Formats: sequence, C-alpha cells, structure tokens
Amino acid sequence: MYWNEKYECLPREELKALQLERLKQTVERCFYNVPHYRKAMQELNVEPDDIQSLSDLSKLPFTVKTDLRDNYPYGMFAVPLSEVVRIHSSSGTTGKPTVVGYTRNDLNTWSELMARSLTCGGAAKGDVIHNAYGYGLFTGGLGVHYGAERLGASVIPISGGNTKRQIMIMKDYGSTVLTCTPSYALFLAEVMREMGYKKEDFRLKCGIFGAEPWSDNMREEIENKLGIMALDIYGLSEIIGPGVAMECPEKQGLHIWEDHFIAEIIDPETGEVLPPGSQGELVITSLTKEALPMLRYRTRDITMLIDEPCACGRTHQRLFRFSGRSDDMLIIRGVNVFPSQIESVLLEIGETEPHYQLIVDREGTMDNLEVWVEVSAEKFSDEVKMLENLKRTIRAAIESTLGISVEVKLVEPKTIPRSEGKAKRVIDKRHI
Ligand code: DLL
Repeated sequence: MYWNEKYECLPREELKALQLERLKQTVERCFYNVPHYRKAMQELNVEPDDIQSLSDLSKLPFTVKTDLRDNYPYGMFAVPLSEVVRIHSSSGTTGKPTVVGYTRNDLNTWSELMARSLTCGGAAKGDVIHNAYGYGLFTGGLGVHYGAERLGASVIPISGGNTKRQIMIMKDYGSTVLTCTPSYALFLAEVMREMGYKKEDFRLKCGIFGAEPWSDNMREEIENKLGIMALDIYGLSEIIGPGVAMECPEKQGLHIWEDHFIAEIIDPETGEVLPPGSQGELVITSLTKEALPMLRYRTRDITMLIDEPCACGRTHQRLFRFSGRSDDMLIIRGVNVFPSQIESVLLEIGETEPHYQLIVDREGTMDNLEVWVEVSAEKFSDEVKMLENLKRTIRAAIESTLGISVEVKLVEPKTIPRSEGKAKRVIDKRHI
C-alpha cells in the first residue's frame, strides 16, 4: 500500500521541519549557482539568510515559463552540464521549447517518487505495467518507466501509437496496469470493442492516468469500459515530470509529495497567496532538485489545496483534481469556461460518446461556442426527432451549468480526431 511509509506518513510537524531545511538548501543553491535567481532575489532585496521559516517563502520571486525560455537552453541549470545525465523538454505552442535537466541524484529522486506514485495507484512488484505514455523528450514515458523498474514491476515500454498492436500485446502479455493519458485510455477501450473484445478478455486491474485534465465522469466511463480502478497522476516537466502528486484510492484529491515539493495557491491576477480551500493557480517550489531547482514556479494549473487528513494515512496535503489551466480557460462572452466542465455535463447525460471538441469563433464582437459531440452509430440513425431532443437536453444542461448559450452539434462516430497523447479539446478560431 505504501512505497515509503516513513516519508509518506511523516507527522506534519516533522514534514514541515524537513521542508524548511530543504528549502534553505534550495534557496542557497539557486542564489549562488543561477544568475537568473540571484538577480530576481536581489531585485526583491532578499538573501538566502532571509529564509528562516516556511512563511518566508512568500518573500521569494516567482518563476515563470518565459524565464526558462529567456535562459534557453541551459541557463537555469544550477550544475555544470557535465553533471547532467538526462535532458527532457516540453514543447509549447509558441516559441522555443523548455529544456529541463537531471543529475544522477535527480533521476534517483524521480524514480523513487514514481515508484511511490505507482504504489499509491495500486501497482506492485509482480504487476505487468503497460506504459503507453510517449517515450522521448516528453517526460511521461521515461518517468513512469524508471518508476516501474524501481518498483520491481515488469514494464512494457510500448509508448504511444499503433493501437491495435497495443491491444494485442496487452492481452497476450497479461498487462495488469495501464499508464497513459485518460483520452488515450478511452480510445484504447473503443478500439478493443471494435476488435470484438470484452473487458473480461484482459487482466487489467488499474490505470494511472494524467498529463491532461479529466473529470470524475470521465473516470467512471473509463472504469466501466475497462473494468479497472482509474486514478489521477499529476506532474510537469519544469518540476520533475510525472509523480509530483498522485491520487490515492480514496479518490479525494492528489497527494503532493511534500518532502520534495511545497505547494502554494495564488490568485493568478494579483499573485497573492490564498488560504487552503481557495481555488487558484498552483505554485510549486522544488526542495531536492539539483540540476534545475525551481523557486515558486507558476504552473498555470487551477486547483485547490486540501489541508485535512486523508483516510489513506498519508500525511501529505492534497490537490483537488484539476479543472484546467488558466491559459486553457476559455473566456466566452466574459464567462470563464473550462473544457472539463462541459465534459462533466456530457458524460452525466451519458447518451453520447465520450469524445467531444469545443469550437470557439467570433462573429463581429460576439463569441460563439459550439460543442461537437459524437453519438453512436445506432443513435445517429435514429429519428431526427430523437436527435433533436438529445441536442436540446445537452444544450439546456450546458447552459444551466455555464450560464451562457451554446450550440450543440451531434456528429457521427470517429468525426473527432483521437489522440495518442494529450487530447486537443478546444479549437479557438478567434486568434487565427
Ligand atoms: O504532462 C507530465 C506528466 C506525464 C504528468 C504523465 C502525468 C502523467 P508536461 O508535458 O510538462 O508534463 O505538461 C505539464 O500538463 O502543467 C498540466 O497543465 C497538465 N497536467 C499534467 N498532469 C495533469 C493532471 C506532463 N493529472 C502540464 N490533470 C501541467 C490535469 C495535468 N492536468
């Protein structure tokens, strides 16, 4: 059940003392080894000695993605390149990619955190882990891979793509744990059905899904279709990769591994730190990273910190499941809309397929939101009247949740492109 009971269940006072000690070391490392941090701290008149308690964290400068871009490729590294044994990077939609590096100790930390996360998600030595996160510069594939090996499980480094072959391997090799994005898990389920398989034909028992936002209703859909327990894993390249936070079987939020990271929630507009229980932008400080220590990294991910004890016995704070990113949040006629809200409504009605896309456009000064949803082939051949009714039901439900009017378009199966990695939920034509 636990990978490292001592640290996962460390009493909070001890956890905080450990955080403070590690925070001080991290701040020194940043100040003395990374010109960017020294300059940013000097501009705020802070020196490493000013950090005497955890509440002094708020004296430190924020770090943002453009800081990494401005120091492209290696300028944020706190060790010489000769100490870096692995490089990953994440491509944004614009500009240069973000480059992240790991020392041997960093890889060790990451493998430990991933072994811890996989255990928390129900995997153990003896399991066969079908790892369909992409291998390569993306941190998903190799991150899970090293954690699975550390755990002592048998890992299949299948990566993304070639879905039919994936399914054959999953069946023949007796995979028990599936790791991939939630949207790819659904796609796998769909292709399994097309190939004539039932969930009983597989040995899968759990799935550890992340790298993109997904709703509780999407979870239910995946659990039913694959006959597994599906849990949420969070992480980002700049911080370490997957394994920053992991949901436990209580399904009441993701434990952020506080012996290695400090989480804060801020108001994305003002930068002000918000109390536990408030929704806002997650900010993470790394406590043990050597090659790329991060001070108050603004993730742009929107969530809430849950400070109450968890029934699983782990003492680490939890993050509420992510509603989305502040930069994926759509503003439609002044109303904030997260794709996950619409996903939730669609899956709750349950009469469509779980594949959808949002098309945003502007006519004159009016924003238009069109929700494309797939319906099954049988439904699609139903009477026009039935389809019209379904459309109306969906529209009314979305409108009452979001408070804005939308257009709903029911489309044939396979109209919406499937993804092997992160799904593209929104097409915003307003900026093209
Ligand atoms: O997506 C790392 C990862 C790999 C996490 C595999 C989990 C599993 P990046 O490509 O740098 O790293 O993207 C990080 O993805 O800031 C979030 O916006 C989003 N994200 C990651 N996990 C979740 C999640 C990997 N569980 C960005 N829920 C993050 C919602 C997530 N969003």
